Amino acid sequence: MIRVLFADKPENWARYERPLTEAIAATGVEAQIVQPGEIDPAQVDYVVYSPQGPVQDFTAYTGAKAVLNLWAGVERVVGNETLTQPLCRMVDAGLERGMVDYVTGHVLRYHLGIDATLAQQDGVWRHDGGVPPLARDRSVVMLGLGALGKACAEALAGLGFAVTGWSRSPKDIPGITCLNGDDGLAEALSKAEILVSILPDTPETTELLNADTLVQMPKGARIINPGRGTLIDDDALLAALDRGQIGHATLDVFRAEPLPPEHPYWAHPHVTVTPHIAAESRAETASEVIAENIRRGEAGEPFLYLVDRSRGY
Ligand code: NDP
Ligand code: OXD
Repeated sequence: MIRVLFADKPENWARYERPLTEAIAATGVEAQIVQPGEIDPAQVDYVVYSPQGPVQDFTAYTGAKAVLNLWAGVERVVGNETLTQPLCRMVDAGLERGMVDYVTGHVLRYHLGIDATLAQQDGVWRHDGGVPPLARDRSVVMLGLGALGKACAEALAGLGFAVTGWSRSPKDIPGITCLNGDDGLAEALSKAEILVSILPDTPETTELLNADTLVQMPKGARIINPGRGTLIDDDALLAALDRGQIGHATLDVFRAEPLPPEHPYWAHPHVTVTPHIAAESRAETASEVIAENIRRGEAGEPFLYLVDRSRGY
């Protein structure tokens, strides 16, 4: 019998209790799921972790075989010096589907000019405003082609958009123009009518969107950022929005969350703030991923979605 510590926020246990118990049982591994404080930490075999949970010091978990993150992002744990165990991140079908819905929804909103339409219900028939271009004539750029970025890029290409993606390593994804490296970034930015950023928070991605890079985008470009708040130099973005270099930004993630009420983003006429709701791990599907990694750990097989701690994601 192994011991699995559920170390997410206590209020999330109600959502995970049944799916996690059933998913682990379905693997054939006999496990007791415990809450923090219930047993000696040294007896824990796996820590189901969340950056919002009560366990952030792993020193006492001397017998743990892995720390299994319920989140895709690992920036709050990857540099944790008490962590000596393998760290796995979440790649979950529910999380992916949620991100695809969020990104395609906001890209279509920009593409079709839905905000302007909603603001113009005033009895004036503005047919001279023109019809939106076809999706194939709209260039959308995806920064990050990982589990989430690739799924979103493919969904947008499936809707007919001209999609370019940018990642650290070279990729070959049918229907997507794939770029990498500094030259690739410059090329991607230059054609980004709508730019979506689903990059992880690492030292290399910090303030990737800054005064120098924002100015490389087409005038009036739109930005959607459900990656991490650190990807953007906020002052540079606000300045670019004020002078019309960037036409609008939809931001889901911020350096400080909750975004403080006095932050200029809230009141800016060309910013939409969403409260880190682009996507969330879903208990049913995320439990299957956790259970599969526990099965692998017990069978001596390699873990899925191992984080490369030197890369930071
Ligand atoms: P992955 O690790 O699967 O993908 C990350 C992508 O970013 C990869 O394509 C990687 O390139 C690329 N990348 C990383 N560093 C660089 C760099 N320096 N230059 C260029 N490309 C880079 O992550 P996911 O797709 O699963 O998740 C991405 C992020 O989305 C998470 O880290 C998290 O921050 C955020 N997120 C936000 C949510 C929300 O609700 N707002 C929900 C879930 C996640 P390569 O392929 O070459 O390795
Ligand atoms: C995640 C997130 O990383 O919700 O999973 O942002």
